Amino acid sequence: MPELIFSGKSLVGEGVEHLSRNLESIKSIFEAGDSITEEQGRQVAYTVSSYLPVTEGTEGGLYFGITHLYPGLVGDEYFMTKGHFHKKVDTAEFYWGIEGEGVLILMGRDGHVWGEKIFPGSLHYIPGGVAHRMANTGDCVLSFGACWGSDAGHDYASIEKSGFGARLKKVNGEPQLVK
Ligand code: PAN
Ligand code: ZN
Repeated sequence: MPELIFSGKSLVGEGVEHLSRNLESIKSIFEAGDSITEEQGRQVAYTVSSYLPVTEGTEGGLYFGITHLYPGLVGDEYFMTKGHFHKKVDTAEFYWGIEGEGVLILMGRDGHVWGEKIFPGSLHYIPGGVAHRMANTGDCVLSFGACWGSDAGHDYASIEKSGFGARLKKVNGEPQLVK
């Protein structure tokens, strides 16, 4: 068995994959994405460390990931993850808060959008058929864990095409979902 260490905040060990997304690579998700300069574009928005012990698509297996999402704004919109439905749309997922604060933005298949506050110790069950994206509303890094099925897959294309039905913006200093 590989040796894996999950310290509570980071995941290291044999087989752990690390992915980093800078602002340039996700700028199309922001309303004011075109305002991102070349220099800002090089800034890391989030990293994901994941342990994917079985081949993608395997039924009955599980994946485990930790995301570190940095604080910041693009215009009045908080830094956020790309967001996705699962390709096998009815597969669920757990998220849980480790460090920092934010809002988990959820969207049903009917386009209805709602948010759940995430903070250290909060637990979030994302039902099948619900698109999910995280926004960092704090001043520090937001770290959260995720556990999903190895047969779930990621459908980013639907979100790239149509986005979420609402955006999480800083309005009078407070996070607010704006349609
Ligand atoms: C998470 C996400 C991770 C990064 O592990 O993949 O937080 O977000 P995006 O994938 O939307 O860029 C998860 O939801 N897995 O299914
Ligand atoms: Zn997911």
